[in-house]
Amino acid sequence: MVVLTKPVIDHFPIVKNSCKAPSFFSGVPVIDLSKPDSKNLIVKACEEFGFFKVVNHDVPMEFISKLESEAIKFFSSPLSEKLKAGPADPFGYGNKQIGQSGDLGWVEYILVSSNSEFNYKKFASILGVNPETIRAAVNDYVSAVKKMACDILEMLAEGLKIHPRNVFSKLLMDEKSDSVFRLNHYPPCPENEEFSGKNLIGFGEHTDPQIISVLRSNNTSGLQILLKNGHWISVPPDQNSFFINVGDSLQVMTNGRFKSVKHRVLTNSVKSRLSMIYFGGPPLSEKIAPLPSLIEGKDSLYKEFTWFEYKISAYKSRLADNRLILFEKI
Ligand code: GA4
Repeated sequence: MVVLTKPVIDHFPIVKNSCKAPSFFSGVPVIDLSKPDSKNLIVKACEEFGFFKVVNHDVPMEFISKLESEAIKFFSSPLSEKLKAGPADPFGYGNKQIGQSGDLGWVEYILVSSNSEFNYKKFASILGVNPETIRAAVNDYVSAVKKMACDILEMLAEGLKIHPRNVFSKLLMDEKSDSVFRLNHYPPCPENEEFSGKNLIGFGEHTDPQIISVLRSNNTSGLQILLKNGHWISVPPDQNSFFINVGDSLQVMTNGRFKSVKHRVLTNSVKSRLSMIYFGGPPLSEKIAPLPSLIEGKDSLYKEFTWFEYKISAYKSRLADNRLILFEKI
C-alpha cells in the first residue's frame, strides 16, 4: 500500500493513549440474523448502544472480496493518479480532508452517492479496467447490503410493534433514497517521536446523519464507539461480519428511544485498515419526525424537518458537532 505523506502532528487531531495495544470490548451485542428472537435483541442493542454486530447475514462473500480487491488496487495506485479522481466535493476521491469544514483525518477515501451520477470512468482508467467492472462491483455489494439493512429495519419495526413493518425500510427502498457509500483506507501511521504514546485520529468522532449505517472492515482494529458512560471502547474487528450504527434520523423517528452512536477510528501503526460503509438515507423530500406511535403519552422531542434541510445543515457542520441540537424542541 502507498503510504500518505508524513503526518505533521500540529495538523492532526490526536487522542492520548495510555496503553499501546487496544483492549477490546467484549460486550458488543451480536445479532444472529438466522435466529427468530433477533428482532427483540436488535431493539435492545439499539437502545443500549445504537450499535451492534450482525452474523449469519446473506451478503455473498464474493461481492465483498471483489470490491475489496478493487479498492486495494485503487488505494495502492500512485497518489498523483488517485488525485485525478478527486477532490471529494463531496463525492469522489478524498485525502485527509473530511467534509467541507476543515476536519482532517489520517485517511483516504472514495465517496459515492446514490443520487448523483458517479464518475466510474475516472476510477476505471486509474485501475486500467472497464468502468462497468467497477460499477458492477459497487452495485452488487451495495444492493446486497441495502437488502440486509432493510431486513434489519423491518425486524426493528416489528420489535417496536410498529405498523406497517416497512415504515423505515421503505425509505431506503424508495428509488429516490439518498444513500451514500464510502470506502475508507487508513494507511498504517508510522510511529513518530512527536506523538509517541498518542494515537492519531483516522476519522474523528461523529454520528452518522442518515437512518442506518452498515460497516464492514478488514481485520485491522481502529473503530471505537462511545458508551453511554462516556468511555470510548475499541470494537474487535471481524471481517466476516457487519457492524450496524443507528443514525441521527432514526434517533429522531424513534423520538430519542434509540441514540445515534458516536464513533471514531484511530490509526494503526502497523496495518492498513480498509472499511466499506453503506449509509442508508431517505429521499431528500422526506419529512423526518418522531413516529406518532412512539410518542404516545410523551412529548415529541424534535421538530419536523426534511432530510434535505438536515443534510444542508449537516454539511455545514464540523464532524464532532451535535447536529440534532438545531432540531430539538425547546
Ligand atoms: C459522516 C457520515 C458519512 O461518512 C458522511 C460524512 C460527510 C462527509 O464525509 O462528507 C460529513 C459527515 C458524514 C457529517 C458532517 C459533515 C458531512 C463530513 C462532515 C464534516 C458521508 C455523511 O453523510 O456525513
